[in-house]
Amino acid sequence: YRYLSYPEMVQFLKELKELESSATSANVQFGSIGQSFEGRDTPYVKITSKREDTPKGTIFIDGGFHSREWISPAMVVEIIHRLVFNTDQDDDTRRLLDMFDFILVPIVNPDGYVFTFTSEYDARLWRKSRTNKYDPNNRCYGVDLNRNFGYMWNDNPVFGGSSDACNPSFSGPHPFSEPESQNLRDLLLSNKDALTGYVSFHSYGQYFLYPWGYRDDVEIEDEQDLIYVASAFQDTMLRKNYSYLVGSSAKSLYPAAGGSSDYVRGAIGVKFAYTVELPPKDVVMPYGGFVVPESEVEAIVTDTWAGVKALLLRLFYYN
Ligand code: 0X9
Ligand code: ZN
Repeated sequence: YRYLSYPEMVQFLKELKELESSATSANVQFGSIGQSFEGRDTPYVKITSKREDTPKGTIFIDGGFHSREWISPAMVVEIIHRLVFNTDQDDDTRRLLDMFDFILVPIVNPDGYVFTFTSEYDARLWRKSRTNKYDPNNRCYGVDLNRNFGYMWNDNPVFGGSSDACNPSFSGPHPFSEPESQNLRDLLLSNKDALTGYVSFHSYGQYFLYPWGYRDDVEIEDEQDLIYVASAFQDTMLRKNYSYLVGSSAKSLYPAAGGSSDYVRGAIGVKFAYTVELPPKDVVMPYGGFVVPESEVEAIVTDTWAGVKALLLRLFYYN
């Protein structure tokens, strides 16, 4: 396995579109949801079944909010690949494609992702976007896109978000101040009525999180349903020796407002909205958990795909 750069990722998606006609049971639509601050397109893919064209719920999957979490775009690309090319060999994949339509956005934050591939000092561990208009001294870049969504934005600024443009979790001057979060919001909104599930991939720590993230003293309705569906993922992953913690974002990890899954649940009204922290579970030296060696990626994304399939099958039957 090799991590794809941003241009390689765009190329992969274009080729996917061209290969679509041959021998798969998937229809592929490919486009851009808009441009980033530095003017890069943000590709998305819509995958539907060629065999079953009855109306279905849509599963929305994204990744690459935080630049350094390379395993996240890799995971979304794996899912795209499996949905398009594995339907003929794998019964579960084919069933999934007959149950749901899929919208996938592998890199929500193209500028940040590109920056992590440069040789600038500390670039590999960059988290935010690359906007450079909020620091009066013009030295600090970027907004934490997972603090910039407009549900209870900055409701709990003490924990997890910051109004300082130099902070790694800077939430922006106002909700949806950034083109990247606007682009994703608009794609979500234009599919509002069809959305059945939302999964946003991050790393790391092996958490499978549901709302709320903005405070740890508010309960979510239907918590048992969210847990039951998530446990299909958890059980499958445990059988493959990855132990995941299932819980609310704020209580299990930390409170932080402006995250995408809070918005999808709270503002769009999608009941099953999750944020997943992929492996590793613990800090790995010397770079922390964000730098997963290429030699480990294939096993992780293959195993995780099994968990995602179990999750979505349960979601379908349970919903
Ligand atoms: O802080 C985040 O945005 C996510 N963790 S990460 O290490 N990938 O940056 C967690 C988002 C889940 N939401 C909350 N904890 N509120
Ligand atoms: Zn993240």
